[in-house]
This record gives sequence, C-alpha cells and structure tokens, in this order.
Amino acid sequence: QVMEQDLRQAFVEGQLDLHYQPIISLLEGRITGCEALLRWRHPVHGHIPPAEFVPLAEDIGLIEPIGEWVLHRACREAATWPEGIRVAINLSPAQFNSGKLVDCVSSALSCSALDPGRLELEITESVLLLKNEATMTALHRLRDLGVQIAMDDFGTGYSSLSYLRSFPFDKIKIDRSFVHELGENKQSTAIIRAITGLGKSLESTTVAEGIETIEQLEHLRADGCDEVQGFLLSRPVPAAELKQLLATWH
Ligand code: G
Ligand code: G
Ligand code: MN
Ligand code: NA
Repeated sequence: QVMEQDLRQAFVEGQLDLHYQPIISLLEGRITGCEALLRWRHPVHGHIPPAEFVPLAEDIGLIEPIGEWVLHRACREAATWPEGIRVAINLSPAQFNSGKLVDCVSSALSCSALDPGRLELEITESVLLLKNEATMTALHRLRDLGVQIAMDDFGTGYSSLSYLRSFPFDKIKIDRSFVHELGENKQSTAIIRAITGLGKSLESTTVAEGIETIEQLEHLRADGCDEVQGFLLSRPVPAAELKQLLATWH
C-alpha cells in the first residue's frame, strides 16, 4: 500500500523517466531504432525495476495514464533523433481495454509530428489473450495509421504460433531466454533458427533481445536474424546519452 501511494505520487511528481536501448540492424550495422523503457527513481528506495511497478500500475488502474505519458514523451523525443530511427514502445493489455488507445496514439503522433512509420508498438501475448473483437480492431486501426506492430517476448507464452496467425506482425522479438542459451543449449539454438526462418516466410522482421556475448551475436548473424538488442551493444541509456550515441553511431 505504501508502494501504491508512492507510485501515484511518483507519477504526478515526475519521478518516472524513460531510458532508451538501441536496436541494431545486422545487415546495415547501424542503429535503426530504440526501445523506450520506463525507469523509476524512488527518493528513498532508489531504482525500482519496471518488472515490479508496471504490474502494480496495471493493478491500480494507473497504467493507462502512465502509458499515455510514455507515448507522448517517447514520440516527442524520437522526433528529435536523426531521420529514419524508430522508437519502440511497450503496451500493456490494460491500454487496449479503455477503447482510447488508437486516439491516444494518433494524438501522440500529431503532437510530436513524428512520422507514424517511425513508431513501433510492442505487444505481448497477454494482449492477444483478451482475444476480443475490439483488440483486433484496435491493432488494425493502428496498422492503418502507419504504425508498426511487434510481437514481444516471442516464444515464451502458451500459443505463440497461433497468435502469429491472428495478426500480420511487422516484427517478431525473440525472447532473451532463448538468446541466453544460444550455442549452449541445442534446443534453444534450433528454436532461434526456426523463428528467424519463420520471420522470413511471414515477411516479419526478426529481432533478438538480450545479446550479451559476441558468440551470441555471431550465431544470430549466421541464422539470418535481422536486428539485435542487448547489453553487448548498449544498455538502456537516458535520453541525453542516447542523443550522443546516435550522433556518433548511426
Ligand atoms: O527495463 P526492463 O528490462 O527491466 O523492463 C522490464 C519489463 O517492463 C519489460 O517486460 C518491459 O516490457 C516492461 N516495460 C518497460 N517499460 C514499459 C512501458 O513503458 N510500458 C509497459 N507497459 N511496460 C514497460
Ligand atoms: O519484455 P521486454 O522485452 O520489453 O523487456 C526488455 C528488458 O530487457 C528491459 O528491462 C531491458 O533492461 C532488458 N534487457 C535489455 N538488454 C538486456 C540484456 O542484454 N540482458 C538482460 N539480461 N536484459 C536485457
Ligand atoms: Mn519490449
Ligand atoms: Na521482450
């Protein structure tokens, strides 16, 4: 309950911030996008990971206003990046419930004057679990705006494949648990190869998350993965630091 009060206060007092993690194209060898990631610096407890406070925000109905703030903030920031660099934003299932998501995205795009093609929305299977007409309609309307839709944490849920059948995702983000075992676990290595192949057949870009070693990078390159993201290339960094990174490496 202390946390709940703290989180409400954090949001109004501006303790929440966004960091950005570069996503690199293996073919072009440059940064093609950045994933926006929420950060909370608590005045007493210090850094609190999103894995702790995002579920809390979802429970107490705060993820909608926070999500709206994230959309506006990230689009405004991305509009100042060099041409062609995209911003990827994580969406919670709750953001699909209110029926306001499409308007909210439209508004973030028009306020920032960001080209819709430079916005990528990441959804997890939990969004598709809702499996209702309204969710699918919202996804198609977002696609019609020119926004890209990515399937996040691919391979960890119960029925990843059936979700790929339900919507033409622009991107598939391979969960980092598979990448972690690349080269060490035969099954994970084979699964990654299969997912990159699947991405090609479906004409979806494949992105591998959580790259921490050069060996993992080389495996992914050999398997034809399109893009990579992970601590080996860059940690998530504050907006100002990202601008410097983009100025020297893009
Ligand atoms: O930054 P980190 O890797 O610790 O993020 C942990 C989790 O928090 C990830 O699953 C990520 O998708 C989620 N997350 C981070 N930022 C946001 C955000 O802006 N909105 C939502 N809904 N989830 C986020
Ligand atoms: O679920 P989602 O993919 O949105 O979560 C992204 C999370 O992954 C962020 O919290 C980010 O900090 C984390 N992350 C990014 N790169 C790496 C990495 O190389 N290794 C690990 N362990 N986590 C990473
Ligand atoms: Mn993500
Ligand atoms: Na992920």
